[in-house]
Amino acid sequence: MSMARLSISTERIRQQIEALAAYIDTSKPGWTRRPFTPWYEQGRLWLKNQMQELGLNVSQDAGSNLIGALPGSEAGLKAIMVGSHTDTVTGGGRFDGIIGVIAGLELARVLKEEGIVLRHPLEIVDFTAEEPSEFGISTIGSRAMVDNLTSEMLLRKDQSGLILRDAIDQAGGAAVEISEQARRAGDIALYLELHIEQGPVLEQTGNLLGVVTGIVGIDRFAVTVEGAPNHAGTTPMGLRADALTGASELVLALEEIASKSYGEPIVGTVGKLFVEPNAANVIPGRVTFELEIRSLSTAIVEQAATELKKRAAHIAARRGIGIRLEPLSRSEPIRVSDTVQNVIREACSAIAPTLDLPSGAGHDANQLARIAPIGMIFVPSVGGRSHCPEEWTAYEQVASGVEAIIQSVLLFDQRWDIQGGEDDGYGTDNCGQGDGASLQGLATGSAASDAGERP
Ligand code: HGY
Ligand code: MN
Ligand code: MN
Repeated sequence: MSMARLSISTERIRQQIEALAAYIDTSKPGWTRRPFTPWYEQGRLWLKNQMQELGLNVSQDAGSNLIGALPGSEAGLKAIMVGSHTDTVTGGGRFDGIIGVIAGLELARVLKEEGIVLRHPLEIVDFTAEEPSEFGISTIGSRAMVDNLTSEMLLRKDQSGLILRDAIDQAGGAAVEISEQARRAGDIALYLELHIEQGPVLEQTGNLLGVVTGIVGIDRFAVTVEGAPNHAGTTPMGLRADALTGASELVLALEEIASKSYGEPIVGTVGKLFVEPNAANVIPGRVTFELEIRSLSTAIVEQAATELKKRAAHIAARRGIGIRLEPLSRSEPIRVSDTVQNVIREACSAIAPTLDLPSGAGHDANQLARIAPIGMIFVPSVGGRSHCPEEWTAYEQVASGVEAIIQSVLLFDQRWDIQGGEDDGYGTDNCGQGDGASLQGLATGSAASDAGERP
């Protein structure tokens, strides 16, 4: 049965993206809307109004995630969730996260305009603070939703002394209720996210839609390098305990370690670094920075981290400095289940040239995968650029991605019962036996008939 195409308004998508892009901190480069800032709250107010105009029941959960919900027509079915994030990195672009939330609005609009009521409840979510925050943690809202924010994390402070727990409350959440309100395995039938690829593969292969096969895991560390501040003019080179040259050697060691081949791709980055006292004529006494290692394999991330810690010890001993690596956060790598990939691929292939590919970026889907089957759809990034003002995707291509995720939701909803199961202990590969319980009968199109396809 061929899929009836949907007419998605590219012009409306352009207007929505540009409307949200107006709420930015103009003192920063690019389209900067950091979480827990006035610009972020203004953008969320705009989003709340959009959700209300579309007839969604709007609320914020304990983690301060903004949720627009619609009831389903059949009792007993768990919600299909579509979401992403509207916060950006500093100096970011207009598409990362944003198109996933706007796709949710478009889905609600199509349902309203076509008079469609899904069998499953629907939740459109703007997850709070997906990007690495001033608290040293990313995916804050989606971590909270799946009870993966530890009490230690909630007590972390940003540079102003604000405690994360209080930032969540000020953003409309209720941090003390996070665990109680958290969603558990089986509470959500399926989580789907539309996102820009943030890499060059779709563009270089001439594809317009990506079926995400897996998402990297990310280990982040806070590194402190302690040297001895001293006079830059009177201290001979051989008598220095320079924290910055020591830190620099460790940063280059990370680059060297991450440039080796391990069987799976791996990347290592230091993007945030502070020098103290940060004066031209003082030998740096302390350097603090955040370091991240990513791969589709946890074992490879751990192997690289172990090697880096050894190198840190050698650098510290040779230079007479102190080097401390403290774990900041971990997100597990995810493999998307074949069941989910097949349905998404069926929807995408009917719309535009489609390619299977993994995600080198982390997403809120990494957290939702702890309790539910997840799927993601990518649209191309021009030049593979993202996390910069040059981030761009043609609005027509965003519209194709919006149609693809809407068609995917319709396929999942129409074809099979998706009922929440007991705590299925969703593994990080999202292919655990949980699929059997929560995607009951949801099989590939071809196998559907003997798996109890609905009439
Ligand atoms: O950093 C990431 O991978 C994502 O863009 N937050
Ligand atoms: Mn990002
Ligand atoms: Mn993102």
